Amino acid sequence: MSYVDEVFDLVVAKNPAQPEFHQAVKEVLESLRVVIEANEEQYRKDALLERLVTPERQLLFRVPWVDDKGQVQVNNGFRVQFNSAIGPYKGGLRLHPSVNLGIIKFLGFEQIFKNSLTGLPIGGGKGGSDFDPKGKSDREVMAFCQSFITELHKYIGADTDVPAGDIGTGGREIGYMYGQYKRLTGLYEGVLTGKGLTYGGSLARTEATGYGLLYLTEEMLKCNGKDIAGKTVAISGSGNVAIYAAQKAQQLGAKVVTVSDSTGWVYDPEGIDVELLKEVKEVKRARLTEYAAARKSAEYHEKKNGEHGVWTVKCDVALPCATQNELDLEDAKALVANGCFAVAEGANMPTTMEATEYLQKNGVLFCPGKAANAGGVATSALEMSQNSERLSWTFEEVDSKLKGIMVNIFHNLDDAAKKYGMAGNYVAGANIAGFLKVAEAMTAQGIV
Ligand code: NDP
Ligand code: 2IT
Repeated sequence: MSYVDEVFDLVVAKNPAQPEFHQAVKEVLESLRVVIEANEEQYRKDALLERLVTPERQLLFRVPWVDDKGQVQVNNGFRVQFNSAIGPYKGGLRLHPSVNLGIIKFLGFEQIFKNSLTGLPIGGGKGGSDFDPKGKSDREVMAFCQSFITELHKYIGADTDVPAGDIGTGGREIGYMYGQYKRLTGLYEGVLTGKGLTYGGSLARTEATGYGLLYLTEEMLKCNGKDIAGKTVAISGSGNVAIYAAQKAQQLGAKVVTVSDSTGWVYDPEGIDVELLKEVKEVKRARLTEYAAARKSAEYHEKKNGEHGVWTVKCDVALPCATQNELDLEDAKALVANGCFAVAEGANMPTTMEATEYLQKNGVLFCPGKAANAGGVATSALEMSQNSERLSWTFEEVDSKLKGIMVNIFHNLDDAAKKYGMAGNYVAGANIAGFLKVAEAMTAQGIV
């Protein structure tokens, strides 16, 4: 049996009931087959792949907090410190009721390669909790965040592990966590990114993932003889990534006609009103029904079981920006049938493997999340740099660095795909380019 297949079987056997982690590992290992086969003897002897798929450290902890009725609630807390070969662990904290260890491991594993692709010195990690911030008062969110950090603060630090936002964790949560970290440790340091601008945050971090997604998409289209201007774009999600992806798409001359949340989706043929969307989602923390109620041109559709409405709309470019496995084979077929020619993942692993293969086979340009959404973590690394030098850069400075990083990422994966005989396969290109740097660093550092 080939080394790749052996290691994949081992991952399934050793990590039962973690389907998302298996899926992420499978996609990466499949892409690496040609690289691994060329170095099989050395990698096998060093157990390089076994070490790559095994987190350096996994923290699981209890998070007790008191709700507004005086009732004690208990959540599970997670931090997976996956790989520190190229820098301190770096990756977000997801707060969502679906969070479990397998989901955090899939995200942490993806983060290793994504962070490597940014070209910046950051290792891979991820964390979170099954806490649901929806419907909670500010005081309840603060109580949860303080309890979460009271345990996690022992294991993180500006030079060891630097968490950030992800689903359910935005500026409010990062603020409460930062305050509690500072109180417990007495340190005013860049231990978290996505901070507010008055206490060490970076300009353009809020916008970075969505903007970066469009910078990369623009470059991918350009290199394939196409232009984003004038195109119709379907976006899923209506959170941090989706909002700023929509904003930048419109700045680049495209028309964004959809957004969604976990209960429904909006079709707005006149183009999404981003200011209204921000008001509904960022300020009121309300449902998309409020967007539709305030906008004549918008149709609201309730999400029925198993349906992912936005992908049935005619579009040129699709940007899934909500969550994992939200774009399946049926959706891919609908996109292709409607003439969609490019998909770039704003979310982490939003496209199933079958859907990815179908899109690629049908000539759709497909850029995986670990490259397309790397602008968020890249700008987090720029926030770390600013914190280290105790300076703040202008919006334009950060934004232009972000753009440079995204253009560079696209060319790195394009080149890697060509070099290994898979021109145009950006999934393989991203996995190979991300892996090679980490593998070289791991090898240089010996058996650790
Ligand atoms: P937010 O919490 O700001 O928004 C998430 C959006 O996705 C919401 O509209 C939410 O709807 C929807 N959503 C979440 N879970 C589900 C679900 N299970 N089913 C359907 N819809 C869902 O998160 P972000 O925008 O930050 O994150 C979106 C994706 O982008 C995630 O995959 C994340 O890992 C990834 N990402 C985020 C980065 C960042 O910097 N924030 C960086 C790189 C990747 P509702 O409000 O109804 O829950
Ligand atoms: O998935 C991701 O890259 C993020 N949620 C952002 C991580 C970060 O450290 O900014």
